[in-house]
Amino acid sequence: MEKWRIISSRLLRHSSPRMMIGTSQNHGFGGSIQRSGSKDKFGKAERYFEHGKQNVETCSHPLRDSVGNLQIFLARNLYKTCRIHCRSFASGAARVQRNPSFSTINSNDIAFFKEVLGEKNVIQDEDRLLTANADWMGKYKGSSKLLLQPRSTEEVSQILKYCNSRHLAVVPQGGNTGLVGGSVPVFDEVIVNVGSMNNIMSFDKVSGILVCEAGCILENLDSFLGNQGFLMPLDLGAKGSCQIGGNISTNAGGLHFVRYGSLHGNVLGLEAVLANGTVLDMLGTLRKDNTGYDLKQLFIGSEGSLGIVTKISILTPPKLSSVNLAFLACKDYFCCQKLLMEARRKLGEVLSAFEFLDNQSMDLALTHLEGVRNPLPTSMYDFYVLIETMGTDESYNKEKLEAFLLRSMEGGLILDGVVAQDINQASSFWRIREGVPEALARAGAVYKYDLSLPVEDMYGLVEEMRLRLDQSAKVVGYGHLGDGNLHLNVSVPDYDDAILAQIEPFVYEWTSKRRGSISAEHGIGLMKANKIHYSKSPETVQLMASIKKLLDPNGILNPYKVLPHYVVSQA
Ligand code: FAD
Ligand code: 2HG
Ligand code: ZN
Repeated sequence: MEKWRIISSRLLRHSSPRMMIGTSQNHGFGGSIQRSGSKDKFGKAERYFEHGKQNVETCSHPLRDSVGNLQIFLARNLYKTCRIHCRSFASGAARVQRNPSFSTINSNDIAFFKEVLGEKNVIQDEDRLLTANADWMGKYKGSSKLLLQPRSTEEVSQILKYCNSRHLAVVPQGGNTGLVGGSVPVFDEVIVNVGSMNNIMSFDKVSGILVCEAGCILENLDSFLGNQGFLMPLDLGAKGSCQIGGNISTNAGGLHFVRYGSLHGNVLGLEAVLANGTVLDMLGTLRKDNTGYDLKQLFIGSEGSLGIVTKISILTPPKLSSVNLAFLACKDYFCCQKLLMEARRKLGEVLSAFEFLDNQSMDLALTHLEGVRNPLPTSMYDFYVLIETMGTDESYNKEKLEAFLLRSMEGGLILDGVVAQDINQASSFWRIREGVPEALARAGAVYKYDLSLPVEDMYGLVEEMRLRLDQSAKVVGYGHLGDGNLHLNVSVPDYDDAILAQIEPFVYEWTSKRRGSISAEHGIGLMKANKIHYSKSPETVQLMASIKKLLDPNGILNPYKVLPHYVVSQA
């Protein structure tokens, strides 16, 4: 192990067995959550208001603890319904009315689905529906009476064709780990989950191209590839639950974006089913293909609003034998920024992750996550940074990181730090960073903002928000610094309209003023459907609505999400 400590502003090296993390990329993060519909049990979770009357129920949401056991925690979130056909979530964050042109499910519909899918894939069981109707945060909840589990593209096609002809609204759902209310019904939409479509169809070891069905769990794909000497180009805290179809539909970013880039680049092809049942075969496996418009890109990040993704082809990088992870403390945000600049320059091609969390995020992780210990226990610092490197040559990679850390210590950019000595230690470091969303969920209700901003401005928003909210909320900032992606989270005991009014539209205006994005990687979902104009021009939003209208004229696919309701209805 290489352990770095600062003593009189000098970086000292302690005992030195190897600091290699090991070849396995499977961090085995305790924070990963179970796939919805498998082991999950979803208790009753939230306060429920109807006609202003308050029924208080307790709700539990399942998570895995650090040793992989299912844990239950109370999600103290609330949502309201103000009339039967009008719903608002988590203290008025999004008020929506049910589209009256949609039909409601009847017994003939159920009979049709049973004939196509078989009895056991047409789910009407209340417990299963309770889970599928609620999102990971316990913030959004629908009242769907039906969950369909197709096993093939043909079955997806038959479902959509039928729903389209009957004007039945549909919400595509993957692992249900989305953070913007996109994966759950708003009202009584039919939930379609392709989780049973989880076959790996082919893997080409020469090119690294994987072709699989959309219901494959991200972590399972990564384990499969690990055995072949490859890895998935994306990695995120929810990988034990999220499906690759969901990842593509949200254009998920995650921890290795800084190294491997966007799914817009890595996804080579996909198959999608349109609202009318048409199967679009765009499942190419070519690195280069300039024949006309690249239509698959429309489905990457469109959050199930244009079609259901059923198969994908993705370019995977080789798994490199030397992986190192450093957990570092910095004096202030300026040092984090400077460290990033230096890391880019000095670590160059071996840099594979650059993440940061502030003191308050760290405090939440240490307080709310079981078994988590501070790797730098001598004092609390204002900022923490995780730097991961991956390379082919172990000693070169190690020396490069060591030299970089030493220089950064001497230059005052790092106050203290430790390099993981083995995969378990690396997992424990990652657990802290990846566990922040879980810690926040355990702490109470949370307002989440996922912003792309110029790196130098980014933390200013957290500081301004703290001043605005004073003692009424805990404001934390963390995220993918290497990608200019801030996760601003406001933690409160309960959702509160007065606090929300302090946060919004301020947070969107602040971002818009700097030409930032109000959704860096989580999507728009229900949460921000009416906010898209803060990041996109009216002409662009209008064109999006026209595309939606063309592909889904009846608007049955994931209604109320992604685009503003008034634009969609006028397109
Ligand atoms: P769901 O949540 O089920 O659905 C998400 C959206 O995609 C919905 O709009 C849904 O309708 C649509 N959809 C799902 N499957 C399909 C399909 N087959 N066809 C068409 N549409 C579909 N996100 C990041 O980008 N980076 C992170 O680092 C990250 N970390 C996270 C950590 C935690 C602890 C949690 C809970 C979430 C995190 N997320 C992160 C958010 C979330 O995990 C991602 O958005 C993920 O890609 C969602 O995948 P899913 O299978 O759970 O999709
Ligand atoms: C992460 O990077 C996820 O941990 C979740 O994208 C961020 O909870 C959040 O705000
Ligand atoms: Zn993130």
